Amino acid sequence: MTTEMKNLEKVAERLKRAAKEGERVILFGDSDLDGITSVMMVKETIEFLGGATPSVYISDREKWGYGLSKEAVCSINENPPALIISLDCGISNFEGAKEAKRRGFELVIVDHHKTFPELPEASLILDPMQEGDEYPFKKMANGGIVYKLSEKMLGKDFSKTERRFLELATLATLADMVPRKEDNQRILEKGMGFLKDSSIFPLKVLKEVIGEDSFLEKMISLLNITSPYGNVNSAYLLLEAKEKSEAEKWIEKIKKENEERREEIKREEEKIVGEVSNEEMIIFKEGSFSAPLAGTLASRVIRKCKKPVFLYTKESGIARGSARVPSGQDAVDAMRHCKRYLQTFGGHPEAAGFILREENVNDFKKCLLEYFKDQEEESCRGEAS
Ligand SMILES: [Mn+2]
Repeated sequence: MTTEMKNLEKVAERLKRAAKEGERVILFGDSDLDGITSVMMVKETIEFLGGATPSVYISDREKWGYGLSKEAVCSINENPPALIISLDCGISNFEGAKEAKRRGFELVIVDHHKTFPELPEASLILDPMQEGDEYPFKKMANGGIVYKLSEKMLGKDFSKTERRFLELATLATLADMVPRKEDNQRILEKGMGFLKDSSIFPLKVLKEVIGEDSFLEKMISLLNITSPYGNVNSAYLLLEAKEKSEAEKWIEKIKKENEERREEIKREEEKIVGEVSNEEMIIFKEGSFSAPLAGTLASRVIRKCKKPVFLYTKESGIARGSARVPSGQDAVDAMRHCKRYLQTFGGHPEAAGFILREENVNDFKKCLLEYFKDQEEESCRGEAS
């Protein structure tokens, strides 16, 4: 028998029971394409099994911070008992998990981000990065994991939805830029072909608007960061649109948002890169950009400057930011080293996020400088021996 992800079977059984017994389910997804497509697949799987339509919440990073934060759980406008499923987030949301429990919700976490030595309080956790997970491939997008979860839940009936889910999992895999091998390769091999003539109606409409040329790249850059709208966001509303006119309305909104964001990113990138001096070991800066752009900006700055980048914005005494480090270094490890200054942090070794109180910003920076200085010395010793 081949090894399965830890808790894949248990989570599948739990969600099937929720569907069959008509339990109230709340899906909470991260705001990028990986989170959105994960939500769509779980929602459709539960509906297929006869469950009640789950409520959907998409993370609003500006308002609630990263993932299923305490603020996010407080904003869930539902009464317990209900089952919250966090998708593409949750594994680093210790306070959010506590708050869910306090309010009387059951929490199941489905995530692919790096885990910490302790895990948040949840009834079940599906994350191939967790201890004791023997599944050999650890680099699936969350959408890839949910694809497998749905397959497990639906059994033979999975064939009815396989094509659509392959397309959704492909969007997640491309948007999260995970390595194109193993499970990811298998998803992409079929999904890329299907996406050329997509079965997802709003994507057909989008193709008419933006054209065939580099459609996938353009679509992902349009839909991966969009603005919050009610409990969800505009990319989710587009992908769920049933009518052509509705899809067109969201496409127009998203295009306009995107244009404004591109201009802001260009302006801010030039400003940050222009201020970097050669002596600085890390780039650690407060920005004047809007908070959700920190990640995109950090990714662009590191491409030019090739050293650890920490960008943040401040609001009501709280600093929120994004970190990117050159390959071979580990932003999550760096923040773990400095966690006494942080409220929350999480993500992948090369790309992570953090939240801290404004008064701790200077100490956090000092701590990071020490950490990266030690790293450098270690790597020098490594080269000499
Ligand atoms: Mn993801």
